[in-house]
Amino acid sequence: MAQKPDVIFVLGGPGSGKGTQCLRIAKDFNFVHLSAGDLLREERNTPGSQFGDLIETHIRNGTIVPVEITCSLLENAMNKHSAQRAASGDSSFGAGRFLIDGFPRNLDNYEGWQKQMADKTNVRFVLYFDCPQEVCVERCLKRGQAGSGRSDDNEESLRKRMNTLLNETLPILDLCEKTGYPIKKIKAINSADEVFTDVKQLFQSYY
Ligand code: UP5
Ligand code: MG
Repeated sequence: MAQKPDVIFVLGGPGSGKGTQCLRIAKDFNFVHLSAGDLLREERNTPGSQFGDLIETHIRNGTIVPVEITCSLLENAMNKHSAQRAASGDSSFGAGRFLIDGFPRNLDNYEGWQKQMADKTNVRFVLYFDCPQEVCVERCLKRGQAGSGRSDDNEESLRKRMNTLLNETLPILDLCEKTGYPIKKIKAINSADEVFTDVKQLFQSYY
């Protein structure tokens, strides 16, 4: 049977530092970083995409795009990276390592992944960045003021994003744990360097 790539799901509130920490993990531990949000924004910006308007509506409202769209974008990106690695003859790190940033965010995401991807991958754990709501909001507003260009870095969208986290994302953590995807919580309130010290310690115990 073909080897399966390792997957780590990375979750946490908007602005908890998922993207910031994933960049560092990718570099130090040889992971490919795939942000579900970035893939959705890329799809939204693709001229002629049939999903552009739908994706933008969900992003502005902080609601979750149907899993068929997100999971296919993730699978395509994983396949692309795996093919590139195979073509370059790189067989280090087994079948590869992927950080899936910002997914799964609700029950629909979780079930869609189980159906489409669970048998093809080896999910090791869920890395959860634990950050107080007011810190998350402040970071995103600051990023918006600095010109992020993100249509959801505003107070109204942030209120909705936080609601979705509380009502839809947090409830699936138990389900992940029961499936055998342990939840590894890391405090994310301190500086990015300090958070990464704890992240590194966790990853060193696995890789
Ligand atoms: N920053 C980071 N770490 C810091 C620290 N320790 N101290 C001080 N500042 C820190 O960081 C955010 C900002 O904070 C940056 O300016 C950074 O410098 C600073 P970042 O690393 O970008 O945080 P992150 O958690 O990645 O924040 P992001 O805004 O990307 O989180 P979201 O989860 O809200 O956004 P995402 O792109 O994942 O999703 C957006 C939307 O897409 C969702 O709301 C949803 O509508 C849709 N979506 C789906 O529908 N399905 C999916 O599967 C995924 C997304
Ligand atoms: Mg992000």
